Amino acid sequence: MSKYKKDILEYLMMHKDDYISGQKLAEQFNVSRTAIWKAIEVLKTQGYSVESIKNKGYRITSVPDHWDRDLLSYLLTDSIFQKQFVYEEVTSTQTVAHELLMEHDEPLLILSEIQTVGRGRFKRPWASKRDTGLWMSLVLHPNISYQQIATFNLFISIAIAEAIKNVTQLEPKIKWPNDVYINDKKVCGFLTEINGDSDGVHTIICGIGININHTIEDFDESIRDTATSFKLESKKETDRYIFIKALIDSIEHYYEAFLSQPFKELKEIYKGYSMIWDRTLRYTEGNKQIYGKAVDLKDDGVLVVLDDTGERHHFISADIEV
Ligand code: BT5
Repeated sequence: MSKYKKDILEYLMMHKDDYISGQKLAEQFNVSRTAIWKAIEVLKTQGYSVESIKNKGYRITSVPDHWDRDLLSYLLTDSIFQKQFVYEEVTSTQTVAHELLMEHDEPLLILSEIQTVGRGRFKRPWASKRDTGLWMSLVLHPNISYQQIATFNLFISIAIAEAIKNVTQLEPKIKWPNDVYINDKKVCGFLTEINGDSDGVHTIICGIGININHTIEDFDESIRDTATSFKLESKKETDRYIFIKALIDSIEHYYEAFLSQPFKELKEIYKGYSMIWDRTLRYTEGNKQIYGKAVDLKDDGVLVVLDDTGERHHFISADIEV
């Protein structure tokens, strides 16, 4: 692999609308024009389309549809996630994240093209087909109390919903506590795991799964009626790089808010995205199961549900059937 590929990729991406001559690139990186040509060939074999016009130069016209760590690193230049790990295949990005955080103190981003044992909450399976979605774990080191972590999922849900809305112009809805739906079907699930001790929470490992370019056949029979993707809803492909960039920006923004603002300041935004208000739904938490309507979301993230008899129930994390 050409050792100049990353530098040349970054330079061409920075000047995406211009043609850059081989001579200019050679001078920029102080290498021969042959070295530049070789690096361009490597980019092409990795799925980049590079237009090359005599007397004008090179221009990137499209990027690969698989995850390329160099492109990701370029897009996330200003991000807090400077350590990125990109895999072709893993069991679960959560499992990898738990291993990696033992050796790294900084925020981590772990991304895989496919997960063979993707997992949801309570060890439920998470379907993670190749090239279609975004299967990612983020590791953060907040140093907060156990009480404060209770609202993390609420901030993250807004971040995800907002990124989906901005990129796809679809109408994502948050299903408390950890799903995002479009048109009553699940497009995203996430789960938050923590490491801590008696001083509080030191590490958050947040795993996010989002269905992007799935066709209906890409979903197993078992979730075909309940799952959806951006493509199924918008009838067009979404560029996964544009989306991941928007998602990370949004997560960083709302993570900052999580650390500095009480949830009550964002409650109205959250409620605006929420799909569970004014609907009688089935709530299950442990052995408890009731039918009721969500009537309040407390500042600490606890959901208050009123059943048919007028009794109030408090949930910290429940499965809700829509
Ligand atoms: C979740 O669990 O929704 C959290 C999913 C988190 C997945 C990410 S992917 C990256 C990271 N690495 C991992 O291994 N996991 C995280 P839960 O609320 O328990 O929902 C699981 C249920 O969603 C399953 O029982 C299925 O019914 C359904 N499901 C599974 N795969 C799906 C998919 N791709 N799209 C929509 N629904 C799905």
